[in-house]
Amino acid sequence: MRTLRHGLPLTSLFTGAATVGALLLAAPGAHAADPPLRDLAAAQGKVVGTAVTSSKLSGTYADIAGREFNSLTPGNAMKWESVEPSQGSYNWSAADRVVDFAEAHDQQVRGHTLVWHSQNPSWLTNGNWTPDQLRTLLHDHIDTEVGRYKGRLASWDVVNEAFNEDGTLRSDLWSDNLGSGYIADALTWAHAADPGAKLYINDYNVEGVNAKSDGLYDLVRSLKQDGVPIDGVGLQAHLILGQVPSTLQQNIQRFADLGVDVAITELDVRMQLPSDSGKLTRQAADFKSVVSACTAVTRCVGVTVWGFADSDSWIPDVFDGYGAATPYDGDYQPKPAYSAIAEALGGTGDTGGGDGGGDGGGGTPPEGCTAAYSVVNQWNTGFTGQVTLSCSGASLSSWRAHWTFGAGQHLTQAWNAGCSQSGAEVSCANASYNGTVPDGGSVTFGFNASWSGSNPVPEVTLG
Ligand code: 9MR
Repeated sequence: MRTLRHGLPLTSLFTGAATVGALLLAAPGAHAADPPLRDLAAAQGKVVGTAVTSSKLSGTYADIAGREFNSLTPGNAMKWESVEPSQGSYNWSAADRVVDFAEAHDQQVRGHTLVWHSQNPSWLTNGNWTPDQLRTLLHDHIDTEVGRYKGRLASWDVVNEAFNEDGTLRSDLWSDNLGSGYIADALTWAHAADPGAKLYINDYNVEGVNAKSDGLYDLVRSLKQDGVPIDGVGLQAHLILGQVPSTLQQNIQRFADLGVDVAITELDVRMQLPSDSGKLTRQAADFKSVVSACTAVTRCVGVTVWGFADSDSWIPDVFDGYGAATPYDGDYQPKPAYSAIAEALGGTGDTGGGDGGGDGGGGTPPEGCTAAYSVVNQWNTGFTGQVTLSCSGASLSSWRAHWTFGAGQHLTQAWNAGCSQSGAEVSCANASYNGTVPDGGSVTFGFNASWSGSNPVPEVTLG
């Protein structure tokens, strides 16, 4: 039998524990042991991001986007056809929504993308421009868009997909009319418009060492030599199940050694449908090896997934018969790939949803041990809270904390404790590894919950 240090048997103090909150949390993304991915990533000094669809930023989609990621990339909202559908007429609403959401959730934004061969408005691609006119249009575009978000974006994918598979420069609107110098010009103009943003060149099929990444490498080296403001290289990483390039980490490292940052910018791992547990396990291993390759290299700043849920992925629209490429399924349930990302970021990979932890009882709080509740981060629909148990002149070998959510708040996730909510009553018990609160020591656990209207701080009782 476990006892409190001051000698009383646990059962005499903690009675009736099982009557409160019998329902274990099984909310989407409930994880008893690991904190959200963004906290794991932050502890490693890395970013974990997702592409988002601006129009979907509400409800469960928004909850997960805000809770799990510390960086957002607008999937489409900042592309030229989105922001300037007809010449001189701008529409920033979708892009603004992503940036506002990110700021409300203490997230970075990766701007995507300024110069690309695709998703340009037809007035631009169909225009019969002289090179000088086109240059002016591009300069104005960069100046306007980067300038609009000056100081608010962490980084920009300035130039996207400039290379052919053989490492030569792609023939497109830009290179055909402006020559290869458009890349240096675009970076220089973007830097002038927001000197604080990290400027990237971004491409696909450049994850391993190959002819295409060699071409990109040579370009980045010469841009650096010429003093062009380039800060980073984006490896998109649209991968196929079981085909993570074996040279991924080596490739990240060689770019880092040029003196630029590297980001995995659009990670997904597609598989032939239907998915099954074997494929999902394989996919988890693939996600883990990509994230691990990034965490292994200091200048790899982080990993962004191209949509966090299978229902928000471009894959099924483009690759017939393929899908299931992201870490959450179409019902916003975490897949094995989610746990794999958590593990690669230093977590246990325990997604909870079952036994949430210890079995401390209810009853009288032990003298000398107290609980302090605080809201550490709050956004329009949710918040992150934490409870710190501290003991002085006493100690605990297991614990349970209770409170009442008085304003309709609802727990969605907890870490470092097993929590449950029944009605307004919340009950959290220690995890297997943090039942002990020593004399003079403390233990903290955290949780996410929804709120609306008001979010008063409840009183927490121990025992
Ligand atoms: O995710 C984007 C999808 O919604 C668009 O239909 C598609 C159009 O090309 O672009 C997708 O994002 C692309 C990204 O901007 C650049 N790299 C490849 C991505 C997948 O196509």
